Amino acid sequence: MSSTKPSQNPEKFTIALLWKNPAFNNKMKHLILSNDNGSVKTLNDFVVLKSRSFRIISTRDFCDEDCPYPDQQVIDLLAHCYSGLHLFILAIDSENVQVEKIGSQIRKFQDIFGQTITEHLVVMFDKYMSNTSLDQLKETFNIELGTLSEHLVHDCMKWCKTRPVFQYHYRDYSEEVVKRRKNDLKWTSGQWRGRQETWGEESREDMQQMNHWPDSNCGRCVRDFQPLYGGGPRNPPSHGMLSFRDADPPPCNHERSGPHAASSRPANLQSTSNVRTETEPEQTIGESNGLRSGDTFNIVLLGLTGTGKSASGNTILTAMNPHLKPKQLFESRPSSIPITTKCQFKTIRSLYSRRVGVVDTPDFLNDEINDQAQVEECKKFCQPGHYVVLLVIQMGRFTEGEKGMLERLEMKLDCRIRENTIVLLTHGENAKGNVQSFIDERSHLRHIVNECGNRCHVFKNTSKEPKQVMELFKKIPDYETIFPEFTEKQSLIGCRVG
Ligand SMILES: Nc1nc2c(ncn2[C@@H]2O[C@H](COP(=O)(O)OP(=O)(O)OP(=O)(O)O)[C@@H](O)[C@H]2O)c(=O)[nH]1
Ligand SMILES: [Mg+2]
Repeated sequence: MSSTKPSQNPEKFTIALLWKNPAFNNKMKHLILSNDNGSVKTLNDFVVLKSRSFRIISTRDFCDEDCPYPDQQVIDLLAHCYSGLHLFILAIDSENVQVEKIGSQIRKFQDIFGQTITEHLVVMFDKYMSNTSLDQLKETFNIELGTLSEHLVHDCMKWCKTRPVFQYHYRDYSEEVVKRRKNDLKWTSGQWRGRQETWGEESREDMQQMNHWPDSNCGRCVRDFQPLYGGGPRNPPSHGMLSFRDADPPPCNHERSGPHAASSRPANLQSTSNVRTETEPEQTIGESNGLRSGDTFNIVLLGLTGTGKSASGNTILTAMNPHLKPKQLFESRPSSIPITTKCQFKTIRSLYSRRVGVVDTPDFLNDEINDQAQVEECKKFCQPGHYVVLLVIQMGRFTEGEKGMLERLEMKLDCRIRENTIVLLTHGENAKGNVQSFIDERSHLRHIVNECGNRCHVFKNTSKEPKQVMELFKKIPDYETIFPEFTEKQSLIGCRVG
């Protein structure tokens, strides 16, 4: 955003949408896109929705006390809106209409963006609200109040057309930092351009379903695409406001890096449509050949003791080859002491034209079995663009130990993994009702899932149903590049060795 330049794209209005409840965001997307076709792209904690008339930058409200890195969120928002911003919409769902709270939120916005922000602010409710306190609020701040309705596109158009581009005066966040972040995001989104969703009939149906969270697998996470911070012009910012990023562990980057790492594939990949899946005999780390050659895509299981890391590894291996003998699987059993104390690696030789490895690990956060050598071994399997982490958490047993687990694991590994992580909830057969509400009700779990780009999956390790594994594969960031022969119609059953 510039304090002098007008919008570079005046025919498209830019709107920043801030929400507490993701359902509001979904409704808004649905209403805008069903009336004004477009596309949706997810980038870190932001959803960028482009329709014929609007560019909507949607993110959770950073005034929310649960927002872990508000400064980073603000800078990212400014960066996303750098070409000019017309309107801020603060989404308030009907359960959270507390006028005082809304008032203090508006004051916080004024602190962050300056007093004049209110001229560009619409407080929007999910249903029609009218009471004297709201009228007072409107008067005090001279803001617009709105309601989500089928006239949303028309209303937004009216609000945008009657306002000049918002002038942000760089005070708390320098323009340099915002520009650098913009370039960073531009690079990242360029990398993922191919993954942008186009909004057709099918997507619209998906969105309707998304509002109801129909399946146990936070199903639409597959639509969230996160960058692998594997290299490229990431430009760690030097500005103090970005101290979190400055302090971030570096991305795992042992041998490969650079902007093409995520999609790089060796020329010697088998290109056979007759995909073979096979599990080699057990190999402990260090013995496996070809490991560091970069052609293996690794699924790395991390998590606390007893949560089901090994069992989940076995579910994946068995889905590929149901004939495996117990000794070809990871040891998994109920126990009061840790069972897995060393990293173990098993390969599925070729899956959708890609050699795949499953890496089981000990609980790296357990001080009793703390072995840095094992951590170092694990890191060798985390080459940018060649791995996904499954962060295993047992449903119904989210303990104190899991608080801050993602950050602690990143510290331990000395590398940033969240962009490559899917949260894997085990014991899915115990899931009563809606998994999304299970997550939403637990702020620490919600934080982890959010930080992992909302990628989340549920396993029932008691089930041999391979569909749960196929659905998991579809949530791997950039899975279509990693598994070029993976198609919707293909099932793992069809890929098994006969
Ligand atoms: N019912 C049910 N049991 C599960 C599930 N996942 C794991 N378990 C059981 O939980 C117990 C512990 O699972 P493991 O896979 O050994 O756990 P781990 O995380 O590898 O534990 P360590 O190796 O000690 O770190 C085993 O008895 C598993 O069979 C699940 O989805 N449902
Ligand atoms: Mg284990």
